[in-house]
Amino acid sequence: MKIGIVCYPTFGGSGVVATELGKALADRGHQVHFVTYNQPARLDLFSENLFYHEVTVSKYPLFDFPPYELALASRLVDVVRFEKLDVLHVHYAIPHASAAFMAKQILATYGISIPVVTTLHGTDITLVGNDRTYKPVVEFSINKSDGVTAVSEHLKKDTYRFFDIQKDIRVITNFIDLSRFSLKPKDHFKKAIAPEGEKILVHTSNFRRVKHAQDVIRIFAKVNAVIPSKLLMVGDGQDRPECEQLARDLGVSQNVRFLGKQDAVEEILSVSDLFLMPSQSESFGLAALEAMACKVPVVSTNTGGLPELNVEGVTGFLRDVGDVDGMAERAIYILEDEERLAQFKENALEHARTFELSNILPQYEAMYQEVIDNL
Ligand code: GMT
Repeated sequence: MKIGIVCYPTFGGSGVVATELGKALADRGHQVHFVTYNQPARLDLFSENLFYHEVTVSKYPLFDFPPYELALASRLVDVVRFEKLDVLHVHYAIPHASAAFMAKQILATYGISIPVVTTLHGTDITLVGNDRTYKPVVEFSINKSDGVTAVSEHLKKDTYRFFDIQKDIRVITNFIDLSRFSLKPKDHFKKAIAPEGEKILVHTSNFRRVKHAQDVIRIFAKVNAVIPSKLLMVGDGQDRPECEQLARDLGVSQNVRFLGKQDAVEEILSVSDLFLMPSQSESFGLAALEAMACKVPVVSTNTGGLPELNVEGVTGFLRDVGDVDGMAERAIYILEDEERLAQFKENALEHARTFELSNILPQYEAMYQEVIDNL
């Protein structure tokens, strides 16, 4: 198949899923065309089946808000026509689903029909999409998509709850490539971070408000008071300065390292003992799955789709949003006993295997085939 993928090219989860999916589809022999405003963070164009088409938005002095959605729709028309694509798969409803709808209408005037699959990732439904500013457009473009997928059962329910949706939404979860995300021998790195054999806790995110990254620092301060430990904070974003200040205020800054954005996250996860995800909202929690694949158990909140990934008492523990004491207590419980920690690590990997790429990829391929056949 010739597949067009539209996504945000940043380190965010939806961009990562879209990029990894495109790469895997290319490996399977499909031709994959990424259409976005920057080359996606994890996209290496070493495959003959991968293509990247940049969307450029002209900046006229007249425009306070350059119209990206129109530029994207025009680029999609161009790419579908000239690359003869079979299907468009847009990740994150805003503004990708409506741009694809517009492109589809324009393409019809050239006698070209193309089906559109929209994948809902989370905040496009729970936060941004649900805002009155966008709601009618999001609702309309989901209903006009030929296929709709959501990354968890919880997100599917939220979508039906927040919007008037007449379409069937199919759950296709996030996935993990275990050939990349697996425990790597990085003992020298572990020794450098934790020279006295301290336990290593880790958090990776984009530090947006919704991640509650300050709670990571608060949880760590409680763990650190009981267990010799270090904390690695991976990623960058809005809340990082507050986290740095909080670590100083709580007197733990000498045990916390802010590593910024990292490409080889799997290497950092490989030296880690526990992953913290105290998010306010999380449709799936891809970062936690990446940790589990590297044998790192997870202490998280019980929000959104997290209970579909993190299994209470098996791969880690889940507590209410904001329950810093509860999450710290469970983190200590896992870390204080070597045998128990080893068991949680095994369980984390075992459960991550159920989300292996090879189980999920055929579900997307089947979806593409269905929308093409039903057009
Ligand atoms: O969580 C983020 O800040 C990034 C966000 C995105 O849209 O890129 O991630 C969402 O999509 C991921 C991939 O499907 C999910 O694993 C994340 O749980 C989801 N984030 C939220 O729902 C907050």
